[in-house]
Amino acid sequence: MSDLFKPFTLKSVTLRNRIVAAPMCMYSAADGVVGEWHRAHLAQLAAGGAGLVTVEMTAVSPEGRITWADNGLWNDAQAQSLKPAVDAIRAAGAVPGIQLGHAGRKASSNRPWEGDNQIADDATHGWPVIGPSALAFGSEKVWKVPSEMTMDDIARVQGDFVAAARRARDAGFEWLELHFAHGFLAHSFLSPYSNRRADGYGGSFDNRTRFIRETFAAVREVWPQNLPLSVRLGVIEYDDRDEETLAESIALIKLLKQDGLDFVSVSVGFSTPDATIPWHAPAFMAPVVERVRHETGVPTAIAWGVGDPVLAEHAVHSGQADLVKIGRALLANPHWPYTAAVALGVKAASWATLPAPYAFWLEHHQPKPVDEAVEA
Ligand code: 8CM
Repeated sequence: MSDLFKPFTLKSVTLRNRIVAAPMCMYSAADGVVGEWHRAHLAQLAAGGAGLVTVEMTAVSPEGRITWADNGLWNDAQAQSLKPAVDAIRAAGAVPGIQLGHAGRKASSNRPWEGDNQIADDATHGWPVIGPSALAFGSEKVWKVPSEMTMDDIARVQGDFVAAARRARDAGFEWLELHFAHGFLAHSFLSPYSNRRADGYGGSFDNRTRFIRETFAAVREVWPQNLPLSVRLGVIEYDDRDEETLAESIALIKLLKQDGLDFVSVSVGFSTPDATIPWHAPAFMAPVVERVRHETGVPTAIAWGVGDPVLAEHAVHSGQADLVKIGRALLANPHWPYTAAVALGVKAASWATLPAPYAFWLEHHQPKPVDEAVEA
């Protein structure tokens, strides 16, 4: 019996299995509005059998986009444009989720396949970036220096998160994830690499977590109590302060739990270009994810390097994680859940993973091997 293919219930939502189609940026929206590309892409991931299909990091405001072509949810036209994707995901038996974020000092970037560089404020597709402090991510020759956010900026962005969450709710999403990782805005308040403020939003643990705690609590007010609210949190940088960062992250998750946090998608900080991230090691975050799950009692997702079905199964079976986020392996093969089920020896793998019109043909009308065909 496979644990990867057991259903998972959180609040009033039940996923048919533990596989999450990770939010993967397509950088293919026009003024934040999505179209046929996204509908087809997300429908394909859902038809492939994932339990939860998450729309990529979607910006809560124009200046919060990573690139000029990011999805947005700062207006109603953008919300309307996501509805066909929501319907397509649900029609294929998956639960529609969405990730909301603000890229902070990492915004105003080029699309990765067009250079990945940050674009100058006055150039086409560029704009000024904001952050907790006027500190660039890396060398100022390459990375832009954000302007330090005022109290008004902070309140405005928090309001943007709330407004976007309302739109996500009204568009029919059933799982909301707030992007508090990867050195983007919320996470940059938490990390001493990016936050040197001397006011109530910087310095102590209480102050550096304030932006995240306030934003989370404000979103929880408008996101339905019966639906999961999750955060993607960068809990470790892979630098020389890992124990401290991890301990702070765990303390923060415990605080968020008191405010209604349902789930944590565990990730890396990406707050400094000088980190030594062990990319070569399969499922390298497993010990970290397991620790977060056990010390906080909050269900977790593991990501990064878990595209091997045996590793994915192990993560769930051994109690490291409740869900497994699959990214690139799903781009390579949207039917990864089906092929993983076959590889893990799941009985009637197609019925266990695919919509009936696919499962029927795969299970009952396979061409017979030549020997059998001759005998028959
Ligand atoms: C893109 C958008 C948002 C993210 C991302 C990326 C790309 C790589 C990554 O995270 O690790 O959180």
